[in-house]
Amino acid sequence: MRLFIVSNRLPVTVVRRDGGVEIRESVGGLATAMKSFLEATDGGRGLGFREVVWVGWSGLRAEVEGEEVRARLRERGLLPVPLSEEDVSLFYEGFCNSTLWPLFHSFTVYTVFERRFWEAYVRVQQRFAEAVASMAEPGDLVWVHDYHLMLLPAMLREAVPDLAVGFFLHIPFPPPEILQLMPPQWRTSILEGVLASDLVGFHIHEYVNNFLRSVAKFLGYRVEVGVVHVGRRRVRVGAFPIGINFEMFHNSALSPDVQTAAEELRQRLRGLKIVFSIDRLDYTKGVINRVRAWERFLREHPEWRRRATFVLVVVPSRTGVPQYDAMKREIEREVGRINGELGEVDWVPIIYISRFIPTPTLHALYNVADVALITPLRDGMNLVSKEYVASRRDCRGVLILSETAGAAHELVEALIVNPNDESAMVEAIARALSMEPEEQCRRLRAMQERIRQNDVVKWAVDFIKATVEAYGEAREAAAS
Ligand code: GDG
Repeated sequence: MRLFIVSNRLPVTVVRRDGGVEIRESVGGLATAMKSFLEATDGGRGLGFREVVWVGWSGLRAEVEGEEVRARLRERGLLPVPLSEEDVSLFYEGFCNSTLWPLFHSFTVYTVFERRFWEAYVRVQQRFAEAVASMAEPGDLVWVHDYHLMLLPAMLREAVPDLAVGFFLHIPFPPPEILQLMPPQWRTSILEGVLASDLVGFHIHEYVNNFLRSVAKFLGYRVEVGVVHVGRRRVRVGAFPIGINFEMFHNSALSPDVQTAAEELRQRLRGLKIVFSIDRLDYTKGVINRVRAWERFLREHPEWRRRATFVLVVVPSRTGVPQYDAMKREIEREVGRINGELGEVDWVPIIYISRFIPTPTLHALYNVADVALITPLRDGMNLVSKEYVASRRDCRGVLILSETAGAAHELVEALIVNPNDESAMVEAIARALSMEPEEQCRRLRAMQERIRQNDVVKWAVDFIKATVEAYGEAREAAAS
């Protein structure tokens, strides 16, 4: 059988340059996760797949993509789904990022309900279904990823008989009280869309429960622990917390590139304790709350001024969307104000970097940061927190983590805070900066063991095996 991985974006970035085309591997979370999985399973063959095909958007507008690019992608096992300028605006920026993203993160006031967005959401997924159907055969396994494609499992059932389908959501699934804000026809289609899968996966039990409660409330289906009864069909629903490539991060301190970058950082920031965070620019990541907590910490604990600095990396994302541009300006205003009010000629309170940083630099920062301040307002999982912990081969460093990140369910030895509780954040920073090395190590070791055991390969293999199992059960039930 073949394995189809379907996600909004293909794991590459296509760049047009000097009349030619360059196809670069992207370093996004899902692309990296799947790469580790494919390496560990000999391109899926270790699990019995004869071929792996990735279906998704190349990132280029259909108007400029061209047959040459499509052919080159197909050579690499990538099946492109073309999106036009209008699709990008109504489907991607519209329903995906202005409706589902804010609503599912419980940012209800940012949520836009717009019929044209919904229509594009349906239309674009039909195109994804056609692309998969052009290659898939009965018995193949299709793994559908994320909120961009919640109608796809149902469309695939219509298009190709007898596929094994697994759906995984990378962001939170909200409680039914939040989902109820969405027009009934849309939320019904979304729930039914996902339920056409053999297996539906989320990061943590809380999202599983939210989903099951929504299914019971809005569709009236009978739900049990981990199962939804859709007529005679049984759909499995479970928690599959995504992991990272533990060994890669744990060995990063041994790489000469990373060592050089870390040494340089230490030299430049000589003597200063380093507090660090990195996020994509997004309101869910709580950057402003964090910056204000850092300011308050420095005001309430002046003894730490000139002894610690905050390296704040915010990677541009969704540029051109007014809300994101406004947020960027607000962060810049606050950082500028704080540095102006508290900074000295030879010390800045916040070192602010607003661009994508090369991987060796990121690894070096993980390796030198005394404290990682990872305080999203809401986050499906949060991989950065796991990457920081895994990187600390020296068994030093303290993780401060929001209770509202999925990762907090596993990383219980972190200093857990509520990101809206500024004084709790201030206390946690003070505690982290003064924590004894033995306590740092004890906490890190416990978390490292868990991250090592539950790495990204295990996540993918567990999910695929559970899909195959659920598919087998469904076939048996249908035959009986
Ligand atoms: C979604 C969910 C869930 C970031 N900046 C740079 C860089 N990164 C890498 C990090 C990490 C990844 O990107 C970000 O992953 P997160 O999990 O933190 O956040 P989202 O992008 O929002 O991901 C999230 C995830 O899906 C997986 O299911 O955990 O909750 O929102 O790997 O290292 N890498 C480099 N330079 C950067 O500037 N090299």
